[in-house]
Amino acid sequence: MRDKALPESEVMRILEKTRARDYNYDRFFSTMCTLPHPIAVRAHDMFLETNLGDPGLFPGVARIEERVVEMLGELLGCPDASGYISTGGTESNIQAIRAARNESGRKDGNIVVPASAHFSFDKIGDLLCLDVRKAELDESLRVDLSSVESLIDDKTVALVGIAGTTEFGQVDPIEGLSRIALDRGIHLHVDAAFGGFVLPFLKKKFAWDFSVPGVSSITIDPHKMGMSTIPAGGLLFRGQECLCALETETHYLTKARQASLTGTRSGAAAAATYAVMMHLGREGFAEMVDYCMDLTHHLLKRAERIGVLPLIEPIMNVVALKVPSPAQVREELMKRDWHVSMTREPNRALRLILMKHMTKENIDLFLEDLKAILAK
Ligand code: 0PR
Repeated sequence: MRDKALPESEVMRILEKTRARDYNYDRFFSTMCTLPHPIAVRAHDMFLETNLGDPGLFPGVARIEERVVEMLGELLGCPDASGYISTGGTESNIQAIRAARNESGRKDGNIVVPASAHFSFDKIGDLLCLDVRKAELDESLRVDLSSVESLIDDKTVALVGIAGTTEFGQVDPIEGLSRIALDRGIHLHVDAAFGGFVLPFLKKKFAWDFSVPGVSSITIDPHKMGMSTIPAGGLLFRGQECLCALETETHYLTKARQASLTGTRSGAAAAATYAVMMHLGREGFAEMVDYCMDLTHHLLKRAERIGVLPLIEPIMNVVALKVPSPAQVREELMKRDWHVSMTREPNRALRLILMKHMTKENIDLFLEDLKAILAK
């Protein structure tokens, strides 16, 4: 650190210059985050210094977090769900599996996840000393139920299904997983970090949330399709017991027990999530999802014209496009300031997410560049 103070204007000048090096959202096809709704930003600023880690000092924002959990529970078919606002999908997935493991009483267990699971489950295996078993996918890139069954044994503490896979936006057969989970008495966690704010608002309906009886917990991230600020994750459990499985005594705080992974945690993102959910309502989210799906169909139609097809027919606003040498194409696109990502082997493709910040005009410009790159 410097010895002498630097004037505020000088510090701000450095920050502004540095911030200008960041790329802009309107060129991003690679991110599951977007520009937060303006009301979320205002609420975030208002609650910046609040600490949900010591809720007795901040009963106002603690009530806001409770309300967000209630609203998310209503959205996901379980109005009396318990849970909290985490830092994102990774924390929610860690905590869901930790709760399942603690409830099972096993320290040497395993979990069965789809091969398409987000890499947070590899972190979980490492952190919780669980064997992470990856079930095969079928041709539509949904988890294969017979593969799941073949991997389960007496030490399995949780099954995972994904409602909106990171790479393909695919929805696993949650009802099938639920039957297996109920039959074997195993916790079923649904990772809807991305799909949680999409699936309820699609025209086509899927059975994937708490309305499916075997689903014990759900990850749903307000900082992805929820239009909230980063870091806002959601973790919900059916009933109260699982949350108890996460609690530690806090001795000297205003609340005797704590279930969250982090101790000190700002209430800003919870307030931002509350603000945007109240302000948009179901109508506003449906409109936003419609917009993103309209972009998705526009992209598919225009891509087909240049001979580029999707790997699977997209369910939500996540598209995997088949192109020759995807890594090279991605690099060429980046040189033209387009940011796309890639799916894993054996289904290597360009991966595009059509978020609220994207426009049809930019999709057209992007496809012009893609066409030129492919012609080379
Ligand atoms: N579960 C699913 C299904 C996810 O897609 C993700 C993240 C997570 C869990 C983990 O969530 P957190 O990153 O909030 O802990 N999916 C995106 C991805 O890995 C996250 C992301 C967002 C990556 C923006 C890049 C980016 O620019 O692709």
